[in-house]
Amino acid sequence: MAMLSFERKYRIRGGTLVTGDLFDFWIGPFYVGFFGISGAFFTVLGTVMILYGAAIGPTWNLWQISIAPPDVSYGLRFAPIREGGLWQIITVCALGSFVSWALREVEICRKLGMGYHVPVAFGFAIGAYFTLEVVRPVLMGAWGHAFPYGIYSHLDWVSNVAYQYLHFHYNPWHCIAASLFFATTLALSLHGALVLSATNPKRGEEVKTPEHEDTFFRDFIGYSVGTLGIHRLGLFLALSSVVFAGLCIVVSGPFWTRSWPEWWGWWLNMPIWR
Ligand code: UQ2
Repeated sequence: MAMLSFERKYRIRGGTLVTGDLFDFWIGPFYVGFFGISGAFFTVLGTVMILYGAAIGPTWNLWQISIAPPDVSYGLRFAPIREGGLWQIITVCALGSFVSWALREVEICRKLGMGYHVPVAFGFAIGAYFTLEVVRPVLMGAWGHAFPYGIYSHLDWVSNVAYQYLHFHYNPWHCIAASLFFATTLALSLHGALVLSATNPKRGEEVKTPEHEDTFFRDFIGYSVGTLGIHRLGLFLALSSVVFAGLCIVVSGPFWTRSWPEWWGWWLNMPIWR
């Protein structure tokens, strides 16, 4: 563990957001902090609720276990435990757990004097979950529009919602999200391949420098985005993909209720065609 000497310098009190130095300690290699405690609390409570939901449900088949939100007739009210109330408690636990995890990352960043890029990036993922399970159902007036917690059931939800709009691939924000997702995989595969090609030589050969990496792309396409730039680009592409994925589902229902192919009527109805 060569990192230990380095870590010792940073394993000191301070940088916490709340409760001062009350929970400012480590358990083995793991930093605890207030958000370690709150995260463990929500994770354990949420997991117990999921197990309880499975226990009162009709199956122990892992693929078929599902904990559904309340029926749309409950609107945005609290539902009885067996009628979606469990789903509501689990959703609160999930958000409590995710936000605790992000804030624990923030405290570790502060201890190390690092930027907040990792918790900010994770925040985008939390935002996507929040959009699906809270923002869109609230805008549509019922928790019943949220997705259920189950392996097959959440896939069925995605399929059913997509078919409600006839052909979801015509949703322009979905197109942009998918394109950004593909661009992200392209950027990561280029980056992974380039770094390995330069730094993982055959036995007896020399490791190459970042100048070699720049030169490869300058020779190849006349442009190198740079060693820092590729990481900025990758993060930008990935986060943009998440933003457009959130947009594409939050517009479906609250702002557009017809089929997505119909949305393109504005193009077909342009006066230039007459
Ligand atoms: C690069 C560079 C890296 C890289 C990669 C590039 C030396 C080690 C992959 C090349 C990337 C370019 C030109 C951008 C491609 C654009 C999209 C949208 C995929 O120049 O600097 O650092 O890893």
